[in-house]
Amino acid sequence: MTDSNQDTDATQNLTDGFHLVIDALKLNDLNTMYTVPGIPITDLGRMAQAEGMRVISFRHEQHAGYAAAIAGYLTKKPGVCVTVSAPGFLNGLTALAHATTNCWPMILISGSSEREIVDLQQGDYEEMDQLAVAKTLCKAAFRVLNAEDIGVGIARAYRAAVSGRPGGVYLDLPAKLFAQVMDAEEGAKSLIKVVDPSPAHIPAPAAIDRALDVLKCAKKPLIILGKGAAYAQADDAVRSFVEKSGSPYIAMSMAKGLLPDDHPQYAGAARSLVLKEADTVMLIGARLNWLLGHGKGKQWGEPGSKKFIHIDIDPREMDSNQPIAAPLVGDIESCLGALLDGMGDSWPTPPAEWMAAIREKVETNVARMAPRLQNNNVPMDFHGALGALKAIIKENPETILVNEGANTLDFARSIIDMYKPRKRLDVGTWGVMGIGMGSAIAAAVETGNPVIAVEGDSAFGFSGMEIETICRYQLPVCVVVFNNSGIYRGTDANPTGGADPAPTVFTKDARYDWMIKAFHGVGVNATSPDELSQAVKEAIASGKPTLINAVINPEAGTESGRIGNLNPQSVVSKKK
Ligand code: ADP
Ligand code: TZD
Ligand code: MG
Repeated sequence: MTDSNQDTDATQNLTDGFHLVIDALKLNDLNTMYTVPGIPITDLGRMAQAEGMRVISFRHEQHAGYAAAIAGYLTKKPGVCVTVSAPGFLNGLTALAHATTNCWPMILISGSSEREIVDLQQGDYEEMDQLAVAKTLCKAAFRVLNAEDIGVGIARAYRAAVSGRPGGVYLDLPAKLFAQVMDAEEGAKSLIKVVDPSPAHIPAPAAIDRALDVLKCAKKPLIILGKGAAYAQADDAVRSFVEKSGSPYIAMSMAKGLLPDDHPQYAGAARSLVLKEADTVMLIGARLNWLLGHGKGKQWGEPGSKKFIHIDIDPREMDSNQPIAAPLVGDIESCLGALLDGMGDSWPTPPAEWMAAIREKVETNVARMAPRLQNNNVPMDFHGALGALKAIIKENPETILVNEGANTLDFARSIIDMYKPRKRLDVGTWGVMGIGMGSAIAAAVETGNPVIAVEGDSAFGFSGMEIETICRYQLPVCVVVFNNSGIYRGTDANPTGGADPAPTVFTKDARYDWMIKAFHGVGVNATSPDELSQAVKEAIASGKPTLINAVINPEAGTESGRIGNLNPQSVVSKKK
């Protein structure tokens, strides 16, 4: 290794840190970079594009990061986000923590200032000890100081991101590294193509037998599919296992569509009944976290009335919230394959009474909902607007649905059926607002499929500027803003009677569709379900970047959507 300012033999073939980073990524089929340019990584983006990488340049690092996180979820390879130092790094860090929380592989690469200045706190440009900050918020963090270690750095980051329980990895690359020069041949030899980055985790035979024993004794079994099962891309094994077991199942939000939501065993519309009544619950790539009420409380029926079987790649997940009678540690494909083998040809179907009770509940609930979804009210309510979108997803099952908001999220999740795996992308484990445009961009870039982003007006605001990115790259994304003029509702008033609006209320009669016109996209104002339906159909047919301002009745929503119970209550006053 030599410094760039040292004399070098003009006949020698040289490479440098910039090219080694790009070559190491490409060698490992990491061909897309989500980024915001600036010192010291501006040339990295330029050179990456010149070397044939897809470089998607955002308006804010958080959305580049959310794009990388969802790219990791969709592809089982780490999504790569590249940022500048301190503030750019911090903007990307939210997404890295989000990826880690959701168990998705991602690598955040940030340029950093010079170590000798940062460590003496002498006030460098964008000074920050980024490695120390990142460490507590991701699965692993590395720094590379020498060009000949870039190959190792990328290989370690890749393996750490995808092996075992996937997560986010931080890679710190100080500015000086990019300009370091070394012999090109030596450089090429220093790179590592990782072999089998995410090795199979084969479950123990005794654990398989135990799980089958528990399942066989179930009178009222229930399977819960989580987004870990969707991530695993073991779609055939999941389907075969669910069908062979004959058990009813429900799907967590992002696992919807792993089997089609109109599958006869799907109990989504009888969720309350199955959670309460089941005697045996099998979790497949789903955690018993807040999204499942920690496996306890009224919705789970009598305390201690259930036995749990839990498939997860992380042994530490077992017993995290409830005692697990049959822990099954391994990757989903290996576990389900072994279970299927062990079930033989004559696995007993669950008692007919259990299945009939669920079927009846599903049919009653679906029939009760149907007329509400047909309404053509003006202004629209959530049911009328989502009824229109439900029909469009049914006709276009390859479409990827991005979804965030409160009411806009909760209603869409239960109303819109999904038919294919990994087609629903949403706020994930944290319930974070702001994933919308980053997720939509990555979904379009990684799959080429049409994308519909159904966004609360507040949720959209977190990443709204990225519609320029969508227009610039001409992505087939249709954003539908559910404009109810506020957070949850648009009707709150300032209790003092003062001029400031209430904190949950936004500009009345706002026209989000005008925003996209500034970037030559298609903007439509839709006041009825019919208008909404027509505009979305046109967007899908044309593939043109589109933003539809869907005018929703400001009175239609409820506080915090379906999770209002999580709000702390003041004992002093709660003004209605
Ligand atoms: P949901 O929010 O849909 O309930 P979670 O994110 O809570 O899903 O759970 C996903 C789980 O899946 C995590 O505990 C993670 O360790 C696990 N997981 C991820 N990939 C695999 C895999 N290939 N095999 C087994 N478990 C996996
Ligand atoms: N900030 C972040 C990063 N994540 C959050 N979840 C919130 C704030 C709090 N929050 C919610 O949990 S939902 C929501 C916020 C601000 C917006 C709800 O309003 P909306 O949806 O317009 O998106 P509806 O349809 O009006 O309910
Ligand atoms: Mg709203």
